[in-house]
Amino acid sequence: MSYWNIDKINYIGPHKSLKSTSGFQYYNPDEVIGGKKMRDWLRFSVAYWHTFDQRLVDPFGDGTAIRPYDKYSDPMDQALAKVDAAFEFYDKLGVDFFAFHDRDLAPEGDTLRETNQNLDKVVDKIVEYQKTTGMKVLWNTSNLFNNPRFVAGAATSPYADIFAYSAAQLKHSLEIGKRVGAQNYVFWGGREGYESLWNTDMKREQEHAAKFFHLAKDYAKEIGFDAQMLLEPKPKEPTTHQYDFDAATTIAFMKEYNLDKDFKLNLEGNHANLAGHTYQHEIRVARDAGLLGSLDANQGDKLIGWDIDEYPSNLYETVAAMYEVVQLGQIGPRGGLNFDSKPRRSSFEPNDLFYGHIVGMDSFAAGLRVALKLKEDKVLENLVSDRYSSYNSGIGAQIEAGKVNFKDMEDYIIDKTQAELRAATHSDHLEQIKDTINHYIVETLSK
Ligand code: XLS
Ligand code: NI
Ligand code: NI
Repeated sequence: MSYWNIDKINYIGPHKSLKSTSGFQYYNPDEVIGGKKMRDWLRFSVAYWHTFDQRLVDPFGDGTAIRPYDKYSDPMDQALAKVDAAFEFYDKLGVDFFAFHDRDLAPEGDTLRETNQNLDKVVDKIVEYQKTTGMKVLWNTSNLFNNPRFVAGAATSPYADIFAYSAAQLKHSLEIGKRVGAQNYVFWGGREGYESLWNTDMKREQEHAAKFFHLAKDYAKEIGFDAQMLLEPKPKEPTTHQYDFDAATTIAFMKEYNLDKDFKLNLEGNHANLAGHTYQHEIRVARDAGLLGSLDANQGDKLIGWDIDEYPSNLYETVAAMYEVVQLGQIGPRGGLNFDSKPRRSSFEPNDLFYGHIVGMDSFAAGLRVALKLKEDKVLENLVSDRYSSYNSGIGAQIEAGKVNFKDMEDYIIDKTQAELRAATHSDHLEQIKDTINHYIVETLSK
């Protein structure tokens, strides 16, 4: 039985058609570029929640999604059918990875015991499929934000029973991660933040969160689940203020609580924008700290203020993100590009899920091609190293080597004239840089 009325998506190459087709024009999975196969650079992953569960609701309207497995009255029957649909989807799209929350897979029961039983049944089926298809799990995670019990957070809830419940739920989620061989384990602090400081003990909540992460990492070790642990920053939404605000804030938290040896970051495009940053900025911060773990691929819309998780289509942004990746040589030790993306509410037909992934995958594949070309020609490297070259000798080298103090620098600079100091600076020619990048995008992609 087939769920998706579409042929397998293949690489057709550029220029076959200017109109979008059901094929990739830039993503050629087995083509080796920059020393690696494209599939190994990009490690694309389908997000179970947005792809198979998302009903395309928005704050003003019910779901519009039409899904081919919407014909079961029993939620467990539907959950099991969804697994068939999911694996057919992965195969037709040609991805190697998927990612999921525990609650994406199966409905909750009345107790955690019942909930776990439902979940295990679905995971049994997933494990069977993995054996025949070789599909890998980029990461799994636990949904500790949907149910009303998490109204005031999970690990940062002021209610101890909720902390305990979260720990027990997470325990099982780690066990499942081990069963499916998840390469990473993600913690996105869904409601780990606050609505108001008037009733919040922020320090105590953050200590609880750190304790929770330590317990999780210890339990993973205990059961031999060796996934890379990842924290996913987001500044707000659903809570007014989220503790893992952005990469820099989360890194400070990781260092404060001694988590930076065991955890890295999972960074998302739309979250970067909500924090007032570009995606590239967030990736650079993590890269510089040696803490880039994995990427959630999506984009925001400047005109809409919330996390709309659009499929990436902005080539300028994918070039910038992939530029960071190419400089590092990989996304992360076990990182990939997980499409934490969904169609717009008005794109409600089943095949829109394919079209969304096609534009997302091709946008990142294009970004990779352009970024590699920029690197090969050393366009930006030369520019950056020239810009800082005054530190390579003379006073600059002495500053970097810690050989001069304020007094020495006063002696050195005190009689230099306005004109001499002005001559020490140079125009950045930023407009030329942007023009150059535009040429690289157009030229690389039209080859
Ligand atoms: C929500 C987050 C979420 C995480 C996984 O904004 O991006 O989807 O990636 O819980
Ligand atoms: Ni998100
Ligand atoms: Ni995400």
